[in-house]
Amino acid sequence: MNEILETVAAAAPEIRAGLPDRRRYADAENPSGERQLAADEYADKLLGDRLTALGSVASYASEERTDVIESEGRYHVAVDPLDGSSNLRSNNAMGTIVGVYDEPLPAPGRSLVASGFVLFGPITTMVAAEAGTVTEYVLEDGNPTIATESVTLPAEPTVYGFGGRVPDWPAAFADYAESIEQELKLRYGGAMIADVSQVLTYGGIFAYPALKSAPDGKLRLQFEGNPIAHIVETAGGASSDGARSLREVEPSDLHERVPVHVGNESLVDRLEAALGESRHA
Ligand code: P6P
Repeated sequence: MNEILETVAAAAPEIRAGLPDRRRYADAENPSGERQLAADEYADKLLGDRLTALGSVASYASEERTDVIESEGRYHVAVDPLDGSSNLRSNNAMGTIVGVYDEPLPAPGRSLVASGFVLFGPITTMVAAEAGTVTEYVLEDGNPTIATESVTLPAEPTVYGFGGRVPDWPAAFADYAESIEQELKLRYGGAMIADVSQVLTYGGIFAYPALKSAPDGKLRLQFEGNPIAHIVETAGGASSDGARSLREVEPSDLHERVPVHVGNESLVDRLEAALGESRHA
């Protein structure tokens, strides 16, 4: 595991231990205009300090910060310090997402050399894509212990989770969702990484689609879409913004949003056909 992922893993127990006293809202918003919890600020400061101290880090970008922190190394790190932090008040799963790019940010997802997410579930784990394989680690004391090697999506999909409100789904997505609902079981919990963990474990699809009210969807390309696409594609699945792999999207802004669909390739292919923009055309 490279030192950037190791540093995020080592910080996980401290971040988790700091959650109980930080469930209150800070009086600030993140660059996406979302209210920040004290926990968001805490996790971001801890990770920013630790990662910018590494010799391999050239820059640190966070979903919680407007600008990038420049440093001297080679890799450009994008972090969502607490993905799903709104689950903290309700005590549901959440975690940290990290993408390690070898180009300055904003960068396309194909330039990711490593990606990972820490999941604060019943146990604390990290799922990481690196060198063409996905590995699950248990992080109970911050030291990664391999739990599952070569994580691969099951061939038979079982679960789905779609964000946004049903009346806000464009007709083509609503039609697709209706067909999926007849086939799979609903697993949606308000934190993408927890829902993606279900897809990696049981097979299926997670989407936060384009909405009538938000044509670019909700999730951020650099901090959420790209790293998760890297993990799911490396695990044998597929990703799409509705027309192409998320990792082929050419970014123009550090905090830009993108419609996110990740899971079994057959389900992603059906989605693109339903939206009329299949990559195989
Ligand atoms: P909603 C968490 O805030 C997040 O960025 C993702 O982790 C999650 O999938 C989504 O937003 C949840 O959004 O609209 O269901 O609250």
